[in-house]
Formats: sequence, structure tokens, C-alpha cells
Amino acid sequence: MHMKVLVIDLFSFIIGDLNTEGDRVMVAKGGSGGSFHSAFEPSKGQAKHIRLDLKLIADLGLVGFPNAGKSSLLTAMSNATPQIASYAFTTLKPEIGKLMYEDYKQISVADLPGLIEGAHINKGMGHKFLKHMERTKQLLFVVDVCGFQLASKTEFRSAFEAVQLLTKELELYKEELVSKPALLVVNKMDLPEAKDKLQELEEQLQNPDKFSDLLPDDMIPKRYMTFRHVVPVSATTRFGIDQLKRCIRESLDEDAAMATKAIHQERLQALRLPSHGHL
Ligand SMILES: Nc1nc2c(ncn2[C@@H]2O[C@H](COP(=O)(O)OP(=O)(O)O)[C@@H](O)[C@H]2O)c(=O)[nH]1
Ligand SMILES: [Mg+2]
Repeated sequence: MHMKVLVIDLFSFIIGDLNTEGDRVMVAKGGSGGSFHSAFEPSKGQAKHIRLDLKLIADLGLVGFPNAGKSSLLTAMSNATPQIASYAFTTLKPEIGKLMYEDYKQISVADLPGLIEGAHINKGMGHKFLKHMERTKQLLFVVDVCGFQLASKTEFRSAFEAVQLLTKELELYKEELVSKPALLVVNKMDLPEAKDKLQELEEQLQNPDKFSDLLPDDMIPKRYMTFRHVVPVSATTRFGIDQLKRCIRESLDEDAAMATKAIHQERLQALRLPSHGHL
């Protein structure tokens, strides 16, 4: 199950949530029917205005500008069949792919409507996209190794600039998003000059302050993203796809192991502390 629906009233009070098919939440009570005691006069039920907030839950969320190859990547990695086209905004609704592993482990990846510059102020599908990011465990940044230009009127952005702009959009929407564990996928490695461009990107990522000069000041993130893995791939030729799947797994396993360790430590701590009840 990958959806979570929050039922919220007009005062932003959460009435309940629906996580699995069949879940029920009572929003308003119906009136009692007519009976002998009420002279067969039924009473009115409650009326309530509510808001339904739909949130996706996936292990990883793809973060990338249109045309970076997110849909192609999802297809190459998983069983999903998203729309792919060489124009922006093909993905208008979230799409989830499942990565399958030999030991039957499954990891879900959500491809969300294309993030564009200004998404935090709700340009494009901005907020719809960013809202879903809050629930994913980790982020999978996707950039075109050769950079991109959204439209002839907008500026050309290198892969490095794309990474910083994506980070800035996340930061402006919700700063905590930037502290999520993240991996960087450098896509379209089959293109000519990709190798040189990748090397350049890696150097720039080592020293982001030095290379952020080209960005307008308000587009430089407060904190640079640190990536657990930078993985070059080609969604077209499948170069690097298996390696990427391994890195994703490793990164999620690492967090799961840390979480388990933290729980164990907490329990140990609780055992060591003298319980006041017995003093
Ligand atoms: N050369 C090359 N083209 C790619 C690759 N991955 C995606 N594309 C192309 O880039 C365009 C955008 O891809 P799409 O997956 O729709 O990008 P999205 O907007 O990020 O979902 C399409 O024309 C794809 O065929 C790749 O690895 N190499
Ligand atoms: Mg797409």
C-alpha cells in the first residue's frame, strides 16, 4: 500500500487516517432513524466539511527537473510503465515503481510530477510534488549529465547547477527535506562527452562553494546536499542500472540497521536506569 489519506476538518484537526484498503473513519454520525418512540420522526445526521489529504508513501522519491530521465530510469529499474516523452511535464500524476531484488526484497520508488525552478512558490505542479517528498525515506536526485534547458527562454543549467537548484527548491519548501539521505543519479551517460562532463560534475561537487558563483545568490542553497553515492547511468542502454539498484539497497539497509541499533540502545539504557518504582 502506497497511499495514505488524512481526513482533516476545517480547523485542521486530523479526524483520522486511512492507510489500507478497507480502513474506515467516522467523519459524521448519522441521525437515528424514526421509531415508535420518536413518533417515527427520524433525527438529522451531523454535517461536516472535511478535507482529504492524499500522501504517497514510498521508500525513495525521485527529484529531478523535467527531461532528466526520471520516467525512463523508473522503467529501467522497475516494473513501472510511466509515460516517456522528450517534452517537459509528461508525468502529471505520481507513478510508483517497485525495485525487485533476488532475495525478494522490494523497494518502492515514486516518480513525481516534474520539479521546476520556482516549485516552492507553487509554480508548475510545485506543492503537489513536494508534499509527497516529505514521506519518502530517502531522495534520489536525477540529473542529465549534459545539463538542461527547460525552454528556449530559460537559462541553460549544467548538471551541477541542476543539483543546487533542486536542493534550493527542497530547502525553500521545507528545510528538513535537505537533511534526508540522498543519492545522485547522473543519467544519459551514453551521450557524447558524458565522461568529461561527469568528471567535471564530480569535481564541482567536491567543492560546491567555489562553483556556485554562476548561480544567482538567491538560488544558492544554505546547505549543500551530501550524496551517499553518485552513480552514473544510462536509462537507455541500462549502463549502471544494476549498480544503482545495489547502491539504493545499501543506503536503505544502512538506515534500517542504524534504526534497529538505536532501538536496542534505548532498551539497554532503560534496563540500566534504576526504576524509581522500586526505590
Ligand atoms: N540519450 C539518453 N536519453 C535519455 C536517457 N534517459 C532518458 N532519455 C530521454 O530523455 C527524455 C526525457 O525522458 P523522461 O524519462 O521522460 O524524463 P522525465 O521528464 O525526467 O521523466 C526522453 O526523450 C528520453 O528518451 C538516457 O539515458 N540517455
Ligand atoms: Mg517523467
